Amino acid sequence: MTQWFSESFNAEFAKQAEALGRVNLAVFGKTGVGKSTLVNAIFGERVAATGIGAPVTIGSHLYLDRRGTLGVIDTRGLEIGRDDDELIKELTQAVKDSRSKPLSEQIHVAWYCVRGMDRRFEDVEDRFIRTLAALEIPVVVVLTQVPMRDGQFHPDAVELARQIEARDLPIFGGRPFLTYAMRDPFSGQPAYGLIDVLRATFHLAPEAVQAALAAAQEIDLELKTNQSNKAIAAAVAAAAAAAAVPIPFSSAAVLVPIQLSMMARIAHLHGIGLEKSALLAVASTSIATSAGRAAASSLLKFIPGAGSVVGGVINASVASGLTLAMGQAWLVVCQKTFNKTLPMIDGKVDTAAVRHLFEAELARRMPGIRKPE
Ligand SMILES: Nc1nc2c(ncn2[C@@H]2O[C@H](COP(=O)(O)OP(=O)(O)O)[C@@H](O)[C@H]2O)c(=O)[nH]1
Ligand SMILES: [Mg+2]
Repeated sequence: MTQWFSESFNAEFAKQAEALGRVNLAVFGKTGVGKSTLVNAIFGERVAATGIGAPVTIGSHLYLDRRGTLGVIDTRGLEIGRDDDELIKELTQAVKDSRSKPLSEQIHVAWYCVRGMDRRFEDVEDRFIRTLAALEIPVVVVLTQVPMRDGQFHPDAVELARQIEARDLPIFGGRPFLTYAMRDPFSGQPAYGLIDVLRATFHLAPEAVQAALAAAQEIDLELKTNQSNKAIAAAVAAAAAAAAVPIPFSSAAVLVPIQLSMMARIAHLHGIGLEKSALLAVASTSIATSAGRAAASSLLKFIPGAGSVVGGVINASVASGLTLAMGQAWLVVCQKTFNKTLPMIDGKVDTAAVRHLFEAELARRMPGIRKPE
């Protein structure tokens, strides 16, 4: 890989990690209801490369566990129904302290979890949820471990949901979400309901951290695609602006940072780490086969036939058209990486096949570009 490329890509990758920030989710509910199982089912157990380490204490019993674009706040050693006053006091203090901090340090959404088969929802839980709402933390109530058969929820959980709904709590949708987070190998009960909880959370999260949430979760490709399309649209607009005064194809270097940051952001959104992203970017744009500083002038040079399509001059419409096609082709590469459907050889990415895929996707969108053999 040429030096300039790895340096530029590293820099854009770090910038995009910073730009995505972090969504912070607080997870409450009694011990053993299935909070950790739910978090892991939606976000995976993958610990991202950034910000790992021991959880940070944000109150003597409140912990922030950072996993890249996700922060999970949870309580240890305090139990709802036993230490409510202490818990409410600590939480209130933590929220007040966070008000003077940047958005990425605040609690954005809370899940309150109740085991669906517990048959009771206590007044202390009611009070705790109202406290969260009073602190302006939006709340999603989740009933966990709810068995389902032939499209019917277990009647006990339905009854519990009805009781909770009757309390008129300040919660998303006014009612709990019924879920089963992890397939039970004995009964064969499959997981369900997770995407609905995720989408509610996405809806409640401040817009500035929605991309972080889309990146952190591992169950909804559509959320990643939507955010990727936003990144592509932004890059397309930036490319058009950069080429408002037409530039010669040979000096299209101004487009490089725009396209690299677009590619880095889409990679982050799909949870692809730096090393793999760089490998895929090199394979896709054929940079590996060329050498020297000339590469810095344009990524497009490495795409066979691109020069002839643009006729030597890049104007706004060519710049935006090429950036759009590159973004969409790269999105396909990232989606396949996420889905684990990328061509592999002996457990390693088949870089020749990746290049072929990228070029074919590009050619579909820019018919003038030479199709790969
Ligand atoms: N099969 C299955 N087991 C679950 C589910 N949710 C929780 N459990 C089990 O219930 C136990 C407690 O879950 P955990 O997530 O640790 O609860 P927490 O204390 O609320 O974090 C664990 O043994 C989990 O494996 C689920 O959706 N399906
Ligand atoms: Mg736990």
